[in-house]
Amino acid sequence: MLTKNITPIMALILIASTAMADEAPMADVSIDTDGDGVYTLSEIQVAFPTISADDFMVLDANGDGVVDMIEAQAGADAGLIPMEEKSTDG
Ligand SMILES: [Ca+2]
Ligand SMILES: [Ca+2]
Repeated sequence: MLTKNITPIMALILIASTAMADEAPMADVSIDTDGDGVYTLSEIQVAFPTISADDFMVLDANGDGVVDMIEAQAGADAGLIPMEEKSTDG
C-alpha cells in the first residue's frame, strides 16, 4: 500500500495541531488598521478613545513604542484595555 492515501480528516488534524502550537495571539484587525501586528498609540486611541498616552505607556511594558499582542493581552487582563470578549467560535 502506498502511504499517500492520507484522509482529509488526517490532514485537517495535522493542520489544526500545527496552528494550535502557535500560541501567539492574532492582532485584532479592527484595531491594527495597518496590519503590522502591533498596536500604536493612534491605533489604540481610534479603537479605545478613553486610553490616554499615559495608559499606553503602561501598556507598552517593554517601552518599544508599540503594544504587541502579548502586551495587549496583559493590558486586557489588567482591565487597561476594555477588550470585549469576541464571540469567535472555539
Ligand atoms: Ca499596527
Ligand atoms: Ca511594546
